[in-house]
Amino acid sequence: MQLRQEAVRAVLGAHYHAPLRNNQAHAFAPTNIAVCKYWGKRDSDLHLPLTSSLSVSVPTKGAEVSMQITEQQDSVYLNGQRLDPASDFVQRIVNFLDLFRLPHAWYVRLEIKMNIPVAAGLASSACGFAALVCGLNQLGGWNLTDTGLSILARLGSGSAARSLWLGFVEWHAGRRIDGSDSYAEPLPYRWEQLYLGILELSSTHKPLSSRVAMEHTIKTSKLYANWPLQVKHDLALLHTALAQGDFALFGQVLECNALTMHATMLSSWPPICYFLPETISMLHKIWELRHNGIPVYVTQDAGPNLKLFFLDDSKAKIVTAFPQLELIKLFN
Ligand code: 2P0
Repeated sequence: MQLRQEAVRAVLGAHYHAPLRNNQAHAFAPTNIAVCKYWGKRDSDLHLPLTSSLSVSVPTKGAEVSMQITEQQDSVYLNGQRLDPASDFVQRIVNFLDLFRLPHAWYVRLEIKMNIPVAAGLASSACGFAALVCGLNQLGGWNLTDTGLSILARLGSGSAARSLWLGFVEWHAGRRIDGSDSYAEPLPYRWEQLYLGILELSSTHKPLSSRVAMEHTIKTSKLYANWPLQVKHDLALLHTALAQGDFALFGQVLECNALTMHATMLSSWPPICYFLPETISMLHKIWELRHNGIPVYVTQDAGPNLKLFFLDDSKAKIVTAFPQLELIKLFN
């Protein structure tokens, strides 16, 4: 806890524990999908990753927060419904808010609107904490840099560090023990023809949180030793693919990266498996389409849902193959 408090103090400087300047805030942050995954921490309190990661944000999916300072207790609403103050979800938010305030200094009525299922491997905590940090920045009148915002978002949830921008984003693992060099930055690549298709196979809660699953993988998988090497290799290739607009390379790397992450989890003991039977059957369908000449690639996070990547000119064929797909154009 002390480390987290110190990290907040380092970012806020003179604003740390100063009175808030505003009593209302409103912010939106997009969710992000990693094409080179974050899997494993070097510090679990500060959410410092063992490896860097690279994501693309989903412009139309994310979290919108409205904050109103109150003098009573905190209250949290999700999509219009007041949440139980004793729930894990609310406790996690309250603990995060406590990093920024003296006891009883202020409370907040927090309304969160999310258009993605919570805790089903669609990065709800990433956009949630990124939006919350942007809201706090407004309440405090802190005018933080993007680096500062990314560091603070990371303290809520690792992948939140990447949810402050649209487009491609890289989160640098950093080396310092205080995490001051572990933050994300937007990358200058754009890909107008790039589409994402979300194949939602289950919206139920994850059997195991990413946090617990990461720790378990590191502790018990012998394959984990290879993961940092894989990431280093994949990040270099992704930069090449993005700089050259090489979709086949981009797709191959992102799919192999995700499958390697899952293979590492499967090799832990007891095994961690986020695949449902439907996940496997859809993977086979995607591979068959590719075998038939349609360039489509897939990634999967800590849940059973799949995210497909393809270009504009394959859209019609992909939609025919997967009528249930939610189509998202990633760049406008
Ligand atoms: C990612 N995931 O890069 C990877 C791939 C899930 C699979 O980042 O413990 O919720 O809060 O730092 O950010 C999900 O992990 O974990 C995640 P914490 P987080 O998107």
